[in-house]
Amino acid sequence: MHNELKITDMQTLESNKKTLEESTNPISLDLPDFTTDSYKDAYSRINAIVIEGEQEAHDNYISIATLIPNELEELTKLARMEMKHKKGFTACGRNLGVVADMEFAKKFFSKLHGNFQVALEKGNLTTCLLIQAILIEAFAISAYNVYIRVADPFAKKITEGVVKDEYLHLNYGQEWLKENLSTCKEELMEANKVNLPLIKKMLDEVADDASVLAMDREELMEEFMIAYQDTLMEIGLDNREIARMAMAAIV
Ligand code: PL3
Ligand code: FE2
Ligand code: FE2
Repeated sequence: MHNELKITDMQTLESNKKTLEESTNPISLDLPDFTTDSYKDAYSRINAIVIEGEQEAHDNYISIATLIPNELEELTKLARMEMKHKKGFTACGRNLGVVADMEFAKKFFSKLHGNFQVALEKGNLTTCLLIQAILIEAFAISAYNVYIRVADPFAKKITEGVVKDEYLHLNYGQEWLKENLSTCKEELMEANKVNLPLIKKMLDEVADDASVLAMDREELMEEFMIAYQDTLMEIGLDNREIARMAMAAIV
């Protein structure tokens, strides 16, 4: 009788200890070591991609405003958020003692950047919105949602704030395309055919570095597809049209 009581007490003590550990740091076992050279090396490229992506997003919203002058105020607001994101992610790199490889990041975006510039020159607003407000934002949302699960505490907090804004940006493009669907559907499909494969390539290119940060490629693709398909549905495309558009990623 006496012995039994003792065992029970010890078990209670053990389970209390575990609960305390878990509530203090619920996922500490799954997080990568942020101080290793291999983590920092991968982070120097990923961090640069994100910083460059935020800068280009800023520039793109300012450019889009030249095509819809009556939306200048709203688009300037979105652009300002992108600069705040850029600052936040710059701080994340600094916090880990990493120097971002900006040259790599510029190359990473160059094709998509080029396509955006051509569309802008031609005044192809639908293409500009698809590239920035749908494809790039959905890419950012997928990356940030996955990153939040494995980020260091400092970066996690910043990324949580950023990803909320990115949903607003995705929503901005979604609402414009929804209102203008009858006149922009054809251009939307065509622009998607050209640019979705670029996003897929970019995801493939970043996958190895992302995995060093404990970010899983399949998970990234899954998150992207959720944001992308949800948006196309909200815009008013039917299942067949969405499937056709998504298929552009695998050919
Ligand atoms: C739009 O507001 C910003 C566009 C940024 C594009 C980011 C793509 C990121 C791909 C890399 C995945 C790693 C994320 C880690 C965050 C530090
Ligand atoms: Fe952003
Ligand atoms: Fe954004």
